[in-house]
Amino acid sequence: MSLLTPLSSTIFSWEELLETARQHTPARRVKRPGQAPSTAPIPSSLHTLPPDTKPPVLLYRDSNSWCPFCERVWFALEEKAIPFETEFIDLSNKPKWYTDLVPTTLVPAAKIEGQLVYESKDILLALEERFGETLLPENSAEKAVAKQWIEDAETNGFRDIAYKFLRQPPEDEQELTNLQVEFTAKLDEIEQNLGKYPGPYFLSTFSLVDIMYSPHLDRLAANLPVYRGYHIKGNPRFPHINAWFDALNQRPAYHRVKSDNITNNLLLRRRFGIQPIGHPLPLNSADSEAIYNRAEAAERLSDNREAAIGDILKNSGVQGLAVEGDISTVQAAVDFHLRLLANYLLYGDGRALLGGLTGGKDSIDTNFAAVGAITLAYIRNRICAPRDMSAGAATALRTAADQVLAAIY
Ligand SMILES: N[C@@H](CCC(=O)N[C@@H](CS)C(=O)NCC(=O)O)C(=O)O
Repeated sequence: MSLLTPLSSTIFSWEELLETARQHTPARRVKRPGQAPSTAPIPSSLHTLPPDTKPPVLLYRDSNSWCPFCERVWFALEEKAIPFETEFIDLSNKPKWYTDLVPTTLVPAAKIEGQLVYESKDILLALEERFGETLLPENSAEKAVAKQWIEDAETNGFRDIAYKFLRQPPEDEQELTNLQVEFTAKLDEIEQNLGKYPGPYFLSTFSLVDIMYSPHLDRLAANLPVYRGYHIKGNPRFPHINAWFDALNQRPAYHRVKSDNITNNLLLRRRFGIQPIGHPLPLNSADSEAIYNRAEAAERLSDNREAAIGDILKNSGVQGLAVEGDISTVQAAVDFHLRLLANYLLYGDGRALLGGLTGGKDSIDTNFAAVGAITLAYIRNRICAPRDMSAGAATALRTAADQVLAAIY
């Protein structure tokens, strides 16, 4: 089922929307009023801790949840069901206590039962040592290969070549071609390694080797088609890599920690100024239609509406539409369109709602519609997965925003 039925021509209150959304998704976050990020995920195993017990792991990670190295550690913590707490570090303004604490000053770092560990690979290995080797093969020969491949993932130059290729200005066509050839050779090595053991993973079971590669390969698979016209997913040269992505996609922990394609693509342009040469990848329709994703997006929007509205008023440019400095009408229109979006996510009937509430397209209040258009376009690109919601929910929200936006004028 993709939508709740029956289709409704009522627009529900925020409280009603929140209640309905929560009936259809177990996803919850904690609110962090006035802080960045404004919400934080709740580790799936936190409920297993006895009351008033501190989690055994404290993870220091980036406040935007973009860092692929932090994703490795989060992925392992979720796979191993280790309860943990998170301290977010603003990488653009790292606190002195953090740079004093961690010699590299980088994220991630972790305190494992009070002991500081840094460097993602070392944190992963320390978690295995302390919490059971569930992400290493039992067979000792295979374990030795695992250890070697974990080291290789750091030293084989794959990441360096990949990001050189991604950042190479396209004007120098010869250099771009060379880098593409070099990068393809690195992917060929990964493809071959994935074929060495039975099953879709690097080794015969899911392991730290998969975790070492997944955040980077995931980002590259999203970025390269748009920024370099180079496809990993769907490329017949890499059948094992594609089967590996499919297998990762079956893992609930991966869905909690991964980003969505749009987050990955916008990040490259905004943070690194790299210009896309192709169109954005299409939004995944299966993710957009799944009711649990739509419900999670509606839940996030309803529960965190104050922060969302505050952000839109401050940063989207919508204030320019205030008549004689009266922001209250603009605020009400922002609120309304976000509520419409949440309603649409749950009930799928944005068009009818808009028509009904504005008296049809002929009598549209253009100022109200303009605020709505800005609100929806802004929130569509502003949300960031997994910082604000899961990748699946973010995809559902972006699709819904496009659809409601298409009905405005
Ligand atoms: N080798 C490190 C790399 C960590 C890393 O590069 N972290 C970046 C974020 S993705 C960082 O902390 N950047 C902040 C800075 O460079 O000051 C690891 O595996 O943990």
